[in-house]
Amino acid sequence: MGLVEDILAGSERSAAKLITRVENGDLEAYGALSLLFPHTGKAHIVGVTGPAGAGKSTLVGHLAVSFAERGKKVGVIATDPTSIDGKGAFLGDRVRMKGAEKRNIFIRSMAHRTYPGGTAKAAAAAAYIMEALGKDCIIIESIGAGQSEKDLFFLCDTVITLFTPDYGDEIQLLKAGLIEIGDVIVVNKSDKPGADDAVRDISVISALKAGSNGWNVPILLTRADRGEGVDGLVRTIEEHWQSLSKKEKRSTRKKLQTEAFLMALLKEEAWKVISARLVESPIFKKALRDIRSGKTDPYSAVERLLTEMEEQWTLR
Ligand SMILES: Nc1nc2c(ncn2[C@@H]2O[C@H](COP(=O)(O)OP(=O)(O)O)[C@@H](O)[C@H]2O)c(=O)[nH]1
Ligand SMILES: [Mg+2]
Repeated sequence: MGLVEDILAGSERSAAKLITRVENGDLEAYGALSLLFPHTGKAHIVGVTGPAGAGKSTLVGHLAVSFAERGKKVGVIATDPTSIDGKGAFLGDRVRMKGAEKRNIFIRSMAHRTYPGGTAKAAAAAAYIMEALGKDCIIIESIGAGQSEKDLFFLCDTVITLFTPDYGDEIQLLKAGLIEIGDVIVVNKSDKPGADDAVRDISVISALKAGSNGWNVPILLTRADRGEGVDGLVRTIEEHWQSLSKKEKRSTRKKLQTEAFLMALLKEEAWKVISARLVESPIFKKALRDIRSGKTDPYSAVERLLTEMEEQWTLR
């Protein structure tokens, strides 16, 4: 496949094309991915998460430029659905990332549709493609809500969680969950009142998890709209990356991540295979008949189906 060679040779156009094919669930694209996979695993993958409007896109733009200025080849993946504007485009963030684009940083928005396998799966594929393209620093913007924050963890070496000084009770809960996954915590909008209080507040919650893996989660203040505090943040991200490469911490993290990713892919694909086989099978049809006629209930039927499936489809 020419596309694979072109990507390995550094063609951003081919990379963009393949990402689109993955987004569309094109099976051939997955074949290309498997050829690219051996060329991945070394890039520093940085996730930026946090509530909508916290300043993630603004900050990601600055981070991308800073890393590029430090000689890194940078890829940016935005998965935040709130970044979609009325026209279905990604205009707002693109405008804010103008500086980054000027330095030829590869930016990809993945927020404009629902993906067959979920945003995290598409983002993971995009990250692999960008790495095969030669990017050594990949920044992923993701909205911190529900499952996606955990998905982000399973994709990233360094997770940055972003907060702002203005929050209510609702955000408190979100904060607890987000703090859990963050390697670096940033309180953005330092120009707003209450910024220092927010830092103090968050440090109380994060103290509970501090030092658990030899890394004390730092809490930094930034003003992303003016780029203030970005240099310090970049240094901290680099420090975290260096700390990961010590004592095989990264390989432990990668092992956990690989397992989680494999399970997530498998869960989806396995269910497709099983359900297709199941609905055609006599045991399933019998179960349906028995429930309809009142001979059995759905709960017992599920139990019996699972037993019969295990007997018939034993894994070797
Ligand atoms: N006052 C202030 N506004 C900011 C700061 N950082 C970003 N913003 C603004 O906050 C709004 C939301 O930013 P955006 O990056 O789109 O947030 P996202 O939804 O988390 O990606 C934009 O209008 C930004 O210009 C900051 O440090 N201070
Ligand atoms: Mg955004």
